[in-house]
Amino acid sequence: MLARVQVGARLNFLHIGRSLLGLMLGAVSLSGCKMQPTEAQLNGWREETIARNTAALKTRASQTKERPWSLVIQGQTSTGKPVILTWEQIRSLATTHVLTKEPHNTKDLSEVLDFRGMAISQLLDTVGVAPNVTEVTFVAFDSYRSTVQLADLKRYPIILAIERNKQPLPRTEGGPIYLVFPHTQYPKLQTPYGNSFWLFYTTHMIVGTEAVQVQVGDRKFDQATLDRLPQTTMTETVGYKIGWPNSKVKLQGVRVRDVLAAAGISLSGNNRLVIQGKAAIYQDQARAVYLTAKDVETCDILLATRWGENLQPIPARLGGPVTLAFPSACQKQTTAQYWVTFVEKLQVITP
Ligand SMILES: Nc1nc2c(c(=O)[nH]1)N[C@H]1C(S)=C(S)[C@@H](COP(=O)(O)O)O[C@H]1N2
Ligand SMILES: [Mo]
Repeated sequence: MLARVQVGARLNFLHIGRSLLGLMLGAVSLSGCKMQPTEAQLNGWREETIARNTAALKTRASQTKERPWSLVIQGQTSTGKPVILTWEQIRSLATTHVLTKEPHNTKDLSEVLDFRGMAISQLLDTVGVAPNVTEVTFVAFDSYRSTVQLADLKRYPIILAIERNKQPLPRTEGGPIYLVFPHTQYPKLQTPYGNSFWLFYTTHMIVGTEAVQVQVGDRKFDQATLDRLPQTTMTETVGYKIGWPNSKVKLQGVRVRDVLAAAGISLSGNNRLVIQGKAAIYQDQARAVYLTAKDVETCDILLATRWGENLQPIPARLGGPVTLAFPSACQKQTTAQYWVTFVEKLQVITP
């Protein structure tokens, strides 16, 4: 059975593996039985996905009303290859009910609501978790993120909900996919996972942290390739929010200028360099983060991959493995002073 890739928020995510409908359903009904697709199957599916995405992009303009949602599962899974669940698959996997109060309930905080969604423990069983992974990070359409301990996801029915009291979750209330914690049944989850962890409009589930991979033009850079370029450090108050220290933080990486040169790209005239983060919001033309030739020439804007005194890799919990960083010396000069997390792609456009 061929699953369709939805014309959705992440059309531009061309490197996503095909969804594994059979695998997902199999794992749910057989519980615990881990079937794995072969490498050849995965490659075939990815190619199909790319072809379909390309076709879908063409019809996107006419599809402005409905926005079918999908969920990308990626990071340190058994295969390390991203899996995309279509809305149809999500609906059929959403069989777990959680009866709980909701910290965002604007009417009555004591009201117990019936949420229906996908049990994250089941999703994890299906995709597999690499050894040493301790946390899972969820990313939303608006680039907000929420990180949950793996042990808690395995132990408690924490779900990606699509319905509340039998009604689909409206976009204005965190839908269509909303991260819900069983606060009422397990009150001890209330402290570690308060309000701010209930992620609205979830689009990605990242197991552990992804490997460094940035596409620049038609080149791909991994950590080893980036490490061959001149390394720069800066110590700044970061603009990423969520989980970063408020005090100045050391970041290390390569200058955008040097990465462009390594990719054989020269930014000139009114060309713009679009910085594509994982969140769908960056694909909205009006909200895209871009740099001009002048920004890149006059400012040591960094693609950071390490942080802190020990220059550790940047974990998904902090929006890593690759983030965009601005030295304070030139923050005001740059067109876009947005500290992008989960940087995946730098792309030149001519407006
Ligand atoms: N996708 C997304 N989810 C999110 C947020 C957000 O900005 N985007 N804010 C979080 C924070 S900090 C809080 S306090 C609550 C805000 O919920 P409220 O708007 O109902 O007060 O949602 C959480 N989930
Ligand atoms: Mo908040």
